Amino acid sequence: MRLFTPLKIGPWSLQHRVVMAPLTRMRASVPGNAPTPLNAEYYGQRASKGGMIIAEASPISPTAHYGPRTPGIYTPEQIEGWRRIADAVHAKGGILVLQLWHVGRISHSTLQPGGALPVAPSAIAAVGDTMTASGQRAPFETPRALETSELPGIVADYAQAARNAIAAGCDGVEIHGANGYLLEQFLQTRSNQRTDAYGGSIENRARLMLEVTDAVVGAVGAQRTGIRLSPYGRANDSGEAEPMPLYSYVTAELQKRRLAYLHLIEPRASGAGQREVDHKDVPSAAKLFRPLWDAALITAGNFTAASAEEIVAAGHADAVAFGRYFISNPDLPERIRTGAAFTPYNRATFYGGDAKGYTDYPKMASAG
Ligand code: 8OZ
Repeated sequence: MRLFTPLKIGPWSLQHRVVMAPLTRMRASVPGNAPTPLNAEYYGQRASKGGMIIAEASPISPTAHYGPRTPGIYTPEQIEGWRRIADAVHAKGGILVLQLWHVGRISHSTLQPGGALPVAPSAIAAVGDTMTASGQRAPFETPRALETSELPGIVADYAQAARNAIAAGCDGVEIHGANGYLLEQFLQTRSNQRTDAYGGSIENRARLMLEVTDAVVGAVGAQRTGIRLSPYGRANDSGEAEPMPLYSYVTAELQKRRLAYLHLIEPRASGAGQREVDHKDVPSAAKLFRPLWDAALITAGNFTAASAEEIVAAGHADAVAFGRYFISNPDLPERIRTGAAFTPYNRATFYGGDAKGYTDYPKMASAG
């Protein structure tokens, strides 16, 4: 199988192409939002020799948060927590990339310092609901539009978070540019109505993402930096009427930065974790963007073992990230390699809680 041939991504030598997708699980410490020993056990269970894990989205600053118990990457305690995770993954010969996250208008005032409103490109509320600090659903709030003068601070927060991730022993970082969060809010017209240099034209709307990318690259190096995009996604009230002109420009600009990889989300699974979706007759992001991207390309979104093998064999992607089935199958690469059945997942235990539905999914009997 092509999925089990080696692959170089940046400086990392993958021994197979079954990547663990970034998965929000909401089990960091209270208070402190620091990764715990249980989190390290979970990642260690899912690590494999030469296997790449993209760790869950990690808030880069106190204003970046979504919901309760997401693990930050901006305090000393959080960095120590991530170090335990990196050690657990490395003990199995795995590769750990940390995802850098600022949710912008998807946050809620109960999560913000001083109970302030979430920040965003423009004072436009997303349609739908989000999670409060206590884990309740609540309607999106109308965010506060960021001043132009505040943007360098946000860029600096990304760079510092990237440095923190490397200091914690992570092998690299992934910029979360997808699913309706801050950087995508700047990209898309529905959430960005700014009249300064960060709004209006495609070049202006892409400016913050590219400045963040340059800062992260400056902090940890292009070869340790990847980015995740969802050009056809609809999560968190996102979506551009005509994605191709916008995302072709963004991809061309990112290509100049020589990043380690581009990680795309196929629109087949754009529910961003909220529900099961399997849209039919949607374009393949990997097929559309492969010709625009020279370095490694990872794709994600509702793949099966068969469709993952097919897309890699066809050359549309170099690797495939699995989310939900990596939750319920800690040895997912081995199951795919041997054609073993997958353990079904229980959505009720995806977000929050403890070991149940987290570290208690079994490996195959023979895997030990
Ligand atoms: C599901 C629930 C909470 C967050 C994303 C980080 O959409 C997420 C997320 C998904 O990328």
